[in-house]
Amino acid sequence: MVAESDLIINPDGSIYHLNLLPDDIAETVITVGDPDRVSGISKHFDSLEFKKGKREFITHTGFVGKKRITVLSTGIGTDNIDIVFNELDALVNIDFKTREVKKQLTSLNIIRIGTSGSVQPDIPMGTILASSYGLGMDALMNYYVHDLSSDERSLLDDVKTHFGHLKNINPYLTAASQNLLNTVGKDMVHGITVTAPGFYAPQGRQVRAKNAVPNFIGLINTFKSNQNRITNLEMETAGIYALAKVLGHNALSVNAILASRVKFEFSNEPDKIIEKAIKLVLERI
Ligand code: R1P
Repeated sequence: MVAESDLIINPDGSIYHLNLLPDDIAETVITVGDPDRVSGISKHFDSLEFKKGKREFITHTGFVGKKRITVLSTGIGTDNIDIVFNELDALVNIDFKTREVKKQLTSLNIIRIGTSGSVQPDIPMGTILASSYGLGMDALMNYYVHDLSSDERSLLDDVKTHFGHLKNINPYLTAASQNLLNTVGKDMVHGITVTAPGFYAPQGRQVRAKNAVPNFIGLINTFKSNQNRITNLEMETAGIYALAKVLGHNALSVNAILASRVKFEFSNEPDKIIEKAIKLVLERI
């Protein structure tokens, strides 16, 4: 039985932060960072069942054709992903009356539609990229038992060799759901997405504070292991992939590339690029 302090259920029966009831979520969930992007997706629904929200966690559930879809904002960062993924999982896999784990577990299909910066000169702004792996530079997975496949283990070993001199970072790595990568992510550019624990120095941006890791972009874009290279930077994918795997869900991160970090450019039409990613995902799920 899960303790009341470990899984907090509000007096109305909803989960603590997301403010949702177990029946509120569909088996296909789209996550976005920006709460305003939720309506940018649900405006494409054929019908909208409800809108709920609390803090940065805005949820709309509705239908595209006969398919029930939930779109939910996570806010920024893997600390929020910890909350969203544990609460989404509890909504489907814990019986809220008995607080026991259900005998029959549900695997959700979870697709992130987020924004990101490219670190490779041949991946321009406007690209829609599906992350084949999430490589976390944040600390989230120091707190969970996270088993790796042999393929993930060998890629992570190469990562640790490449980044070994960054002593305070303990990177973690998880593959995308192969099924979602081959369906929703088909024909998109694929690559390893680095998830950073911040937006500025943790992604190699230099404004006023002095960066402790010199030439961060050069360090990540020179990594190579067989056919795998690092393509882009953002702030949620690695946490999404790792917690999805730990909890038995399928996850894919789709990135609208708004910036080129090697050409020092930011798009002047970000909304168009995000809209392209949204339409592609909705056509394919
Ligand atoms: C930073 O500006 C935010 O944008 C990216 C990063 O991952 C981070 O959350 O994604 P979203 O546009 O989905 O929020």
